Amino acid sequence: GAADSSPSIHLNQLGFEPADAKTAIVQASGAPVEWAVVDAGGREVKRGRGQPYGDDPASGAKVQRIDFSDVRTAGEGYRIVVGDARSDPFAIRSRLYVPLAKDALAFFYHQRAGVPIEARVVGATWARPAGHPKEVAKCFAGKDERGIEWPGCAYALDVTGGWYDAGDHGKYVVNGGISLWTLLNARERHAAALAHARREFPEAGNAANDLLDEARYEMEFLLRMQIPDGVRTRVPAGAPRPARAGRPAWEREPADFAGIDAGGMAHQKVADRNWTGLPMPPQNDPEERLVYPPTTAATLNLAATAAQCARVWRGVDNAFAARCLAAAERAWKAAKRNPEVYATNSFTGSGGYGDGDVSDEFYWAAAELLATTGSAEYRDAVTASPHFRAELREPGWPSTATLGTITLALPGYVLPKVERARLRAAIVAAADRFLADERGNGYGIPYVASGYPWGSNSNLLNRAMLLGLAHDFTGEAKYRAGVVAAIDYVLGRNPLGRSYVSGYGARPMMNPHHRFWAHSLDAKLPGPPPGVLSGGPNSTAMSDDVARTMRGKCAPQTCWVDDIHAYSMNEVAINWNAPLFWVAAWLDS
Ligand code: 9MR
Repeated sequence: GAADSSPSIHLNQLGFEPADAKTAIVQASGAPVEWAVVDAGGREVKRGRGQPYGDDPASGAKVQRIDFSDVRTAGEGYRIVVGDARSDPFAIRSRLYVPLAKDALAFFYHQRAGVPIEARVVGATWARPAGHPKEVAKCFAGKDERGIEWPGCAYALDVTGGWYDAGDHGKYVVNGGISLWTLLNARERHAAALAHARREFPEAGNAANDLLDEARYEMEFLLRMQIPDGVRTRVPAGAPRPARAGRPAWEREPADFAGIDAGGMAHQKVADRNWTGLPMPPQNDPEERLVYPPTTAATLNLAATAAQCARVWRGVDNAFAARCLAAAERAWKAAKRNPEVYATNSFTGSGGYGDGDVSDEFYWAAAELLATTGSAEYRDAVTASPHFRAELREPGWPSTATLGTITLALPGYVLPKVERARLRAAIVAAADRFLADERGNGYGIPYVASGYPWGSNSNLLNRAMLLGLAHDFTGEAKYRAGVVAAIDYVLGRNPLGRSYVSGYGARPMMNPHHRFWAHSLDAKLPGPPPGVLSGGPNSTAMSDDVARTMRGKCAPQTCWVDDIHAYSMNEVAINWNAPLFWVAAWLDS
């Protein structure tokens, strides 16, 4: 209750591993506060003084830092005490992140389309019938939101399966790509990732571990999104248009259509013709399902992940690996033939994932194909790309170059040692910049932005991934401390004092924007299962009705509310849970 713990002391509500950095933040102005750490019996185990940060624009508060890293004795029910205020209880425990890694991966099973979600796997609360069990979809044909007529195509594709993207029922190749890559990268980095955390998945008992089973479910879907050979289709033509106020950089007028040889390209998405309301369990979706035009970005997402698939399944299932490699090479050729086919946002039942710069997707796909095949064509494409030498930023769905660099920096692949060392140094340099950002905000997280973007929690966790890799490469403790700072924030060390992960911590997110986990709208439906990440504070694109009322009134880290209607702040998504999984698995490895 409120009297029992004060929301003004903020820390990771799950706790800390014994040897890790331990930080709490207290909102307090003036002189350094006196703090104490007490154990479950109320005994003081450590005391000290806060380190004032001063004004913090990110949180809008005056804060002080509490560092109790040298409290290392395992135990439950510790608290921080400052005057009359007490923090939420927390644990000091080894193997702290195992359940989180396991649940963060289970999210993807929950999001599966095309198969029932089984009670024996997830429990009766979250079981549901299959959504969209047989999805043989025609192409969108007709007028888009702007009244522009799209030609459609002459075939229907069986695109059953894969993961629903988020709280909606769209399945997007662009966002599927980074999400799948992130799961598979966890495995490539550490072959045993999650081998210890088996669930009784439907595929249980096969040779692969659950991570591979789950990843394959999406890979098979992405392969289905590839256009058969010999197909011509019409897509918007013309050079990309420059960004202009009021118009996203990727948006262009598709008035002018050109016929292209689309064989090998991937459709951007399969989705509902019109947005559905909430709640809407997927099996009840009344909307027509359509595939939307192919894009260069989707095609390169397919090329990249299918090339990665060919490596990962080599020796596990060689036939599947060969199928992936053939699809990847076909996609690469198709993208080279059609390098400027961009997505448009102008359809009425799904998100856009439109991206006006696909140079990074070209680099990423070439890097994955190079790592898999060693071929000169891909080596040339990699080394000629400006992304090969550019400063790295945290990856995101429209910004995938870093994924290619990470792959080329892993051991075993084809670059000369000096080149690999240079890429590793670039990753470490990015990690150093993220650590420097900790000084730029009161809560001490390795992320600074004047405005927090849609899905900001994923920006932070994708930075944590790079920090984790920097630790792998250097062994330096400061990088692990940076990963811990990021997970701390997500689990409660933030100015709202909320854990953004369902089921974890004293004040977890409970009402994500989701069409099935809609308990707040229909008591017969469940809330979210444990291990689901909210997108997090969004101070830049506050586009839902809840967020609109908060515009201009919240500091960036506080532009968030636990409301099912707040889709621009509190949705869940596969590309956000993927780095949560990566980071939780990394923390345990
Ligand atoms: O994550 C996406 C974010 O970067 C964009 O700014 C936003 C608006 O275009 O869309 C987000 O992606 C959503 C997608 O379009 C549809 N499914 C839900 C996704 C998460 O909100």
